[in-house]
Amino acid sequence: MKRLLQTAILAGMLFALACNAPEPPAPYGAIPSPLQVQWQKMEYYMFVHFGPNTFTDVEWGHGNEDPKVFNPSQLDCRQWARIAKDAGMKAIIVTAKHHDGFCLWPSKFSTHTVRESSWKDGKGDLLRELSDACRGFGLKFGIYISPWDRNHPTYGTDEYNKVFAGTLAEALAGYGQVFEQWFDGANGEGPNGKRQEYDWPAFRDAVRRHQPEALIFGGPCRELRWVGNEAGYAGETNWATLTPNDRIIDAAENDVLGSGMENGTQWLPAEVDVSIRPGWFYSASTDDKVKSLAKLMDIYYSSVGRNGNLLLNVPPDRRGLIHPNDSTRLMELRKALDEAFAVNLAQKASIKADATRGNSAGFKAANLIDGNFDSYWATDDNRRQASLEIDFGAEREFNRLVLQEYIPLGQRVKSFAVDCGDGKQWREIARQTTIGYKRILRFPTVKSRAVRIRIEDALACPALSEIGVYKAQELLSPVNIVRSKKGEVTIFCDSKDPLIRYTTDGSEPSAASPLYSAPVPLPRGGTIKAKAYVDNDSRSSETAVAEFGLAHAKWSLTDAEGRGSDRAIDDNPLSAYILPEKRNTLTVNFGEELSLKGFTYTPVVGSKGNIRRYNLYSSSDGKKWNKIKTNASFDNIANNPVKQFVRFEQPVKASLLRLEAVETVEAGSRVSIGDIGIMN
Ligand code: FUL
Repeated sequence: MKRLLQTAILAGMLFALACNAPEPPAPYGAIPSPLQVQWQKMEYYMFVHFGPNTFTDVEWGHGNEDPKVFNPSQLDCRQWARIAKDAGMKAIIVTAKHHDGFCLWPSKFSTHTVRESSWKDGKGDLLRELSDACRGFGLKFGIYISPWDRNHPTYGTDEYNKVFAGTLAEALAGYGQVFEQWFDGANGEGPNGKRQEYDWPAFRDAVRRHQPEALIFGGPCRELRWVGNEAGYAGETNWATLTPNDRIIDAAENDVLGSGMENGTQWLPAEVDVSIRPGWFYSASTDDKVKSLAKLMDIYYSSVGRNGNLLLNVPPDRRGLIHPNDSTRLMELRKALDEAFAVNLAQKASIKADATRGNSAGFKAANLIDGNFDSYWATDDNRRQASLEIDFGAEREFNRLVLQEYIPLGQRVKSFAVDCGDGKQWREIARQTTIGYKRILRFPTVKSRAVRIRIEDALACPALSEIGVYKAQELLSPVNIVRSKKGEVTIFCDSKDPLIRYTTDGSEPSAASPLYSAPVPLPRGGTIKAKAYVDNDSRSSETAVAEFGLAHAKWSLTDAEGRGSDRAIDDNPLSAYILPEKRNTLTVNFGEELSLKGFTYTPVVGSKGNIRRYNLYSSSDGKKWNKIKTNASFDNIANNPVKQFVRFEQPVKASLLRLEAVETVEAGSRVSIGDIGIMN
């Protein structure tokens, strides 16, 4: 009887407590759907560009390629999936159909598919193999389809919209669950020279009918937005909300895509797509240009660490396998991330807030360190500022702070600052704007007993899920290697005070290699490999490699007015030449006759004057000119302004090369040249 009474009293107390417990904060503004929250938690997944371009070594196939060129000799989608899984990725999105129109499945809507290829005598179905492999490895599966089609005969007519909706339905219905439908924004001319008005509502309906749970990326019916560049960077300020208008669909130069909009009317979180190599498709010429670990870490911090999901492209080679250079780098990245975020110092610390919603245990500060995204700390509705203190009990070293907002209630925090100290005296170490699903701050290692987060402004009372404090290993950035026009190689480093060691015989630098102290003469070309060393040679950077041909000592450059500048031929892409207004022609004089296998053009990052279309001429005497390229295009240069390599069909003997810009990325801009080089 006594026990019964006690139980009843306890139940009564709990009931009273429950009655007093404050309501959760009301959602603020546009909020994510449950599927968008689930998507955000994926954080990092693989993009795969694979198709005829892999075999023809171009970025944008014209659609008239012989489908027989598609013939991977050892295709193994399970290898891709295994690598993605081991890398810590959560899904794979594949280019089921790129701009060349080639379908990686035997589509009945096209005659340009795997069925017409040599692969497996036309009996193969890559979407089948990849979707099975993804399921086998517990990965989600996503489909990239380009509405732009340079092959389909109906492109540019109403009929094509029906064809495309059918193509989409076929791909989406046939291969199990799809988590994301990726529409590419590029929209050029089809095989008849016509452009197409897309029927987006019909495309959206096809997605909804066959994959009600798939999120749409791209186009006006999207639920996920492009981040506005293909370099791997979201804005420091990054709202998941945006108010779309006609201009803000996929305009590359639109910073709004990188930062979102405070109080935007739709929840449209940013996905950050970037390739591990300079181009989207595999090319043997980029085997040594796989992004460095330091670069990939920087991309991770600038995407996942800035409230975006990272879609990292890893293009399989002509065998149909991921090249070891890429997979090795992915495993290094996984290891570095695991090490950086292994120990959350906050979890063993005590945490307190200067304000807690209704002083209720349901919203207590300790929810921030319980490892559970769904429990959160919040303040009363009238608070827009609050501070949180984490006390480690003793001095600790740290250099990373992870913050997460409870986004089912919307994105709220506008600005915050971080201090370190002993609990009484504080020193500010960082200051930032938005948080969103995840924000990771990097700062130089500090040693202190406590850390304080001050939320200075918010759109509604703050609601935060998790806090992490970490000590990550500092990575040394790879060194930079540049050569002057005369042929002298300079090696330098962005990090502080390292020693640089280098080799010129192709071997890997070691602690025994010569120390760099003055420019190294390399007028006839060769290979330099170099590394930065610190802490008595116990820690080193990754190896940087630079290969040089003959130095440009004899080269000179003139524009149509006879003016010249070495900045476009100094072998240093960091020094650019911007042509005078209304000038569009440059002539490079090699000072001797050379046999050219091709030429290179390095655009200027961020410039609207990068060349998109050009003519190219050669001459041996400056009188008679041969046209080598007419109205040729540097594909995708607007979105991905990396060095362009153009191989000639046959070697060209010339002592002069003339480049004429026909079209710049933004019409009417002054033509920009980072560097012009040759392949010989
Ligand atoms: C771009 C395309 O044009 C590229 O080829 C690539 O597919 C990239 C992901 O999107 O806009």
